[in-house]
Amino acid sequence: MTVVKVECVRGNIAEQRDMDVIVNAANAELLPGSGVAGAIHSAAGTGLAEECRALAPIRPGQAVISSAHQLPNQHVIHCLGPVYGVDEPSDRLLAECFRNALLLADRHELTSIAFPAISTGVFGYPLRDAAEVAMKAVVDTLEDLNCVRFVRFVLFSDQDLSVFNKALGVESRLSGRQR
Ligand code: AR6
Repeated sequence: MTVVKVECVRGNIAEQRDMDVIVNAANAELLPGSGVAGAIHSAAGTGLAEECRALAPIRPGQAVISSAHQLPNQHVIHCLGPVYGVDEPSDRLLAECFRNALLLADRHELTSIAFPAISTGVFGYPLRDAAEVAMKAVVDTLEDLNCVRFVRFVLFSDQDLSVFNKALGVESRLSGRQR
């Protein structure tokens, strides 16, 4: 059995130097925006938005890949999370973001990937629910991965970090019991 490490850290998604690919909590047009998208685009430089023009628009749950420009990573994967209460079923669409991003990274033979808490900012997804959906989606996708060996969730505050760590603990216990 291949082992994939999953961890949660507090930090800035645009400063994950040791990861092959970082994930953007994008808007449909893949424009700079605020929050995660703002941090990623400002660190990457204007070349990222130029490249993204040809990849947009994307739909909720979809993931597309670009190069990372001035970021210290190889690639950026852009996911459009669901707007909570608008894009339904939001739990399935959010899970698809994580699954599609992992499969896309794997197809590009990338070994490490860092995710932000997609949809939990401007898009209003309750953090606790989002953490459960994210962890389950990652754990459910692990068996389909050949290259990805390291998954990191990057949370912006200690409070958000503890919610994600708790969800990771619960999901690890559940998936361990199913084996
Ligand atoms: N690093 C890690 N996490 C961050 C960072 C950062 N630099 N900045 C914010 N967060 P959001 P969404 C956290 O709003 O809800 C944008 O305008 C933040 O605290 O970035 O998917 C886009 O253009 C929150 O927990 O993404 C879209 O229009 C989480 O990351 C829209 O917002 C996600 O917050 C996407 O909204």
